[in-house]
Formats: sequence, C-alpha cells, structure tokens
Amino acid sequence: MSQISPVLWQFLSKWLTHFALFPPEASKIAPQLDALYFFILLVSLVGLTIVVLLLVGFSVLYSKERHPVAEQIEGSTLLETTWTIIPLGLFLIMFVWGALIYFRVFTPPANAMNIYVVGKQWMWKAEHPGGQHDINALHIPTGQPIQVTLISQDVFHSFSIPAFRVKREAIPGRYTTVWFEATRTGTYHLFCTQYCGTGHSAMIGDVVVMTPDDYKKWLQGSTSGHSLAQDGERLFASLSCNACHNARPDARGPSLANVYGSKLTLSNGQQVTVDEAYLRQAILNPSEHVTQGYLPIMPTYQGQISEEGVIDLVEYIKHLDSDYRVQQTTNTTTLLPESEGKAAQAGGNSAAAPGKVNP
Ligand code: HEC
Ligand SMILES: [Cu+2]
Repeated sequence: MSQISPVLWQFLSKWLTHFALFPPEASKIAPQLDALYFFILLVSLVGLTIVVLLLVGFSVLYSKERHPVAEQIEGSTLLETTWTIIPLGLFLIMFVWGALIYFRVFTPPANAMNIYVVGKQWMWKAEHPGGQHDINALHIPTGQPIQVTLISQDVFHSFSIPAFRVKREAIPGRYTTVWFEATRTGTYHLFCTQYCGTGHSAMIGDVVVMTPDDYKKWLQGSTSGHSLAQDGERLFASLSCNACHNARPDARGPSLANVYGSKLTLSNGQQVTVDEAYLRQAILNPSEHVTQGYLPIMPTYQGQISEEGVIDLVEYIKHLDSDYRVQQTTNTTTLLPESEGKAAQAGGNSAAAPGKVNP
C-alpha cells in the first residue's frame, strides 16, 4: 500500500514536517497511514476541483442572458451510473485500504514487548517489565515492536503519539492496548487527547526513542532494583493472597501457576482464556466468575489496590510456574547486580513505591 506514488507523498510529508505543519513519521505504520491520508486528500481535492469547475461553467453557460426560457432536461442513465460507480469505487478503495491498516494497528506482533501505561489526573505513568518507571515520559528502543497496555485510574484519557500515528483510549476499569514500532531516534510528543479536567493540558510528555544499546543503558540506569513481577510477589504476600493460593495440597484457592494463557472452566460451564484483563477482573471482582470446583470465598480487592499494584500482581501471576517464586529472568535481575540498581534510583525516576496499597 505504502508503495502507491511514494515519491509524491514522501516529498509532501517531508515538506509539511519541515514547516511544522505535520508531525514527523517516526514509526513503521506512520508512512502507511500518511499514504492513505494523502490519497484521501488528493481524491477530495480532485472532487472539489471538478465540482467548482462545473458549478462555475454551468452558471455561465446556462445564465439568463444565454437561456432566457427555462428548459426541462430529463436524466441520463449513463451519466448517473458513471457518477455513482466512480465515487463508489474510490470510497471502496479507501475502505479496504483503511481496514487493512486498522487491522495492522490493532494486531500486535507476537514478539511485542509489553509496557503498562496508567493514566491519571493528570499524568502518564509507564511501567516497564523490569520495574523501571517513567512519569510523563516513555523510553523505548527503535526496531522493537512495543505493545502498550493502557488503563486509567480515574476518568477517560486518551494516549496519543502523533509522530507514531497512534491513539488509544485509557479507560477506567479496563485494559486497552496499542502497539507501534519506532523507526527513528529522537524525542516526540505524548498527549492526552481526551478532555479530562482542569489539568488536561498538562497531561503531556516525551516519548524518547533510543537505539537498542542506549535503551539497555537507560534500563540499567533507571531500575528500581526489582521487576514488576518481584513487586507483585511482595504484594501477593502482604495482601495474604498466599493464604489461599499456595502450593499446599489443602489450599483453599486454585493454584495460580501457569494459569496465565490457559483455559479455565467456570462454575457456570463457560470457558475463558486467562489474559491480563481476566486476571485483573479475577482479583477485583472474584465473585463475577468463579472457577469450577471452588467456592466463591475469595474476598474482593476493589478499592484496596492501586492500578499499579494490580499490574504488579498480574505480572507476578504471569511469571509463575510451579513454586510461587518469580523466575529471575526479568531485565533488572539479568542485567545488573542489586547495588547498581540502588545507586541508580537517585537518577530522577519515579520515587512512588510501585504496587503501593491504598490506605
Ligand atoms: C480466602 C481465600 C482467597 C484469598 C485470600 C485470595 N483468593 Fe484468589 N481465589 C480463591 C478461590 C477459592 C478462587 C477460585 C474461585 C473464584 O474464582 O472465585 C480464587 C481465584 C483467583 C483467581 C482466578 C484464577 C483461577 O485459577 O481461578 C486469581 C487470579 C486469584 N484468585 C488471585 C488472587 C490474588 C491476587 C489474591 C490476593 C490479592 C487472592 N487471589 C486472594 C481464594 C482466595
Ligand atoms: Cu487525560
């Protein structure tokens, strides 16, 4: 698709970007979306020109001076068919082209790296799997598909990076995702594009795109010393989840090892695939879907755990295999010894305790 007259629109987009009329194209999808955008623009301009020319031409041709007596002209089937078929064809091209891009935008590749982003009045908080936190910023490498899992802690927000041509709603109580692959290093705008209260205009940030090597360095320099899963492990113990979920044979709750990605049968016979969204619901509204063979004894944790805490728990459960210990495979633990992580904490990143439990 992006091959359609590439010279013309690439020249156009470069020129527009140069004069700050257009955001730069910094993701893989951006040039593809722009190609469609310029195609629609071109078709509209051609249509506009034809309509205006005909309008002016006919007003001159059929003016009162030339045709003092009005004349009834009957329709022409050929003419009407033509002006129906051609626009229909054009609109269908736009539809199919747009649909293809839409599916590409909303289908993350399997190797995408997941980063959680929590929107709240009025800031964006990103959580990297290794436990690094970004406030009103998002650090990412080039050449790596990134999936952002979004949620809002209060009202509707919208996560928008114009240079990547992506935008997705951050909704309270629900995970939504969006993905992109950055192609160029640099710093780009991050916006909230949903009016969300008085501080809305301050809900902005920088997307910092780095080379993979620089990103690795950033990860090492910004670590909190423990991954999200490790924070989750701690929270799991402090909330006494392990009173019921443990490896003991007389445990009152089901084993959570390897539950992520599996198919659960619920007490009403329904089958569900366990993903992030399901885990979140299972923790906050346990009585909504009860696993077959168990009693609905799990208490609700609604209002007791912050969204960051839920993310930690979800990451913890995702990393569980058999023994209720986090496998030491996350960025932080493989990349550096504990002491380095501590020293780096002073480096200006989030001081907020991850997985903090609301009072
Ligand atoms: C009083 C015992 C108890 C406690 C405490 C408890 N759970 Fe549960 N949990 C259960 C039972 C029983 C089920 C199965 C029935 C159901 O789905 O409600 C369950 C189901 C789940 C599920 C759904 C997956 C599955 O295999 O059914 C998840 C996820 C989960 N618990 C996580 C947690 C987390 C996280 C905590 C701590 C914040 C926690 N639980 C605390 C008893 C408990
Ligand atoms: Cu907002």
